[in-house]
Parts: sequence; structure tokens; C-alpha cells
Amino acid sequence: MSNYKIPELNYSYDALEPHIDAKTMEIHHSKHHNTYVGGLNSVLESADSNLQSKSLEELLASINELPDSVQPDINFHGGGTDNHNIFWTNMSPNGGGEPGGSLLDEINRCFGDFASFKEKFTGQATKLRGSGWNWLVCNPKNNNLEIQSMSNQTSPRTLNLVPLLGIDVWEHAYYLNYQNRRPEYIKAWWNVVDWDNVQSRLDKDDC
Ligand code: MN3
Repeated sequence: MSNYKIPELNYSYDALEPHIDAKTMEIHHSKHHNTYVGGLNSVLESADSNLQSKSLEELLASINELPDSVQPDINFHGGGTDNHNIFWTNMSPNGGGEPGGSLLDEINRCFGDFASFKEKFTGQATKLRGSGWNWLVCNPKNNNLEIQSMSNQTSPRTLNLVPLLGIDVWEHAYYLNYQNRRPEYIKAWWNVVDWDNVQSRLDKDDC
């Protein structure tokens, strides 16, 4: 029996203001994320027990081997569940600034320097068409960091990439406060990025 739940946040809904407003955080977490979690529970309820026993990460990594009857829903709702789990922890009221340590070393190695990385990431997040996410990922095949835009709720894990830092650029992530001004939202989001969390994801996966 699968019983995924939205996570508790490590901060209050208004903690990321003025960069991300409380109302957007509340609706995004308690309504939007909750809908993906509910959709995932629903599709797993009717799925084979061998799928129910897999972790969400395992389901996403093996998305292409899943039966057609559940594959699209696990891609969408499972991806939406996992992506938002990462998104909340990628942000902190004490965030912003620049990374250090091995994360900065890897960014410098793969993108030249932090400013070049930030410019490239911002550009891709801005240009992403329609709804989706822009990610900093690690590619375990070559141990390089890459920037990947993903449509809708498709998870980087479905491409066997390790998600490190993601920005949700669905309109529900910013429209209440920024309306159509996605570039302003992206600029503000950098002020709440929790680089310690990104570093811990890099360390954990030893990528
Ligand atoms: Mn969202």
C-alpha cells in the first residue's frame, strides 16, 4: 500500500519573502504538490505489488520498463512528487550567495566559473517553453555537471541523471506575485538557493 505524503517544510510559508511570497508557497506546497502525491498514490494503488515495493527513485529510473498502463502517470505524478520534494529543500531563508567546496570546484570545471554557470542556467530557465523545470544535474556516465531543461514533470532521474538543483518554472510557481515576468522570478529565486543542500546532494551521490 503506497502512501506518499507531501513533506513538512523546514521553514514557514512566508520565510522566503520577498523573493517567493507566502501565498504562492502555501498553494504550491499544500495544493499543487499534494495533487501530484495523490496522483502517484492512486496509480500505485492499482499497480502490481512489485511496483508498489519499489522506491520512487527506482520507479523513475526504470520508467522506460514500466507497463504502458502506469508509465505516463508515474512519469507525471511520480516526477511531480519527487521534483517538488527536491525543490523545497533546495531553498532556504538563509540561502543565496555562491557555493563553495567541491560543488564550486565542479561548477568551475564544467562551466568555467560560477558567473558563467549562473548565466547559462538562467538563460535556459527563461527560454524553457511552456511548463517544466530547469535542472543542474550530475551525469554519472562521465561525472560531469550539466544543465537540463525538462518538460512538464518529467524527472531527470528518468534519463539516469542525478538532480542537484531545480527551479520550477510552471506558472503556478510564480504567477501570483510575478504574473508573466518569469525572468524576475528566476532572478529572485537565486537569493534563496540553499547551496549546502545542493552540496549534500552532490556528496551523497558521489557523482
Ligand atoms: Mn510546481
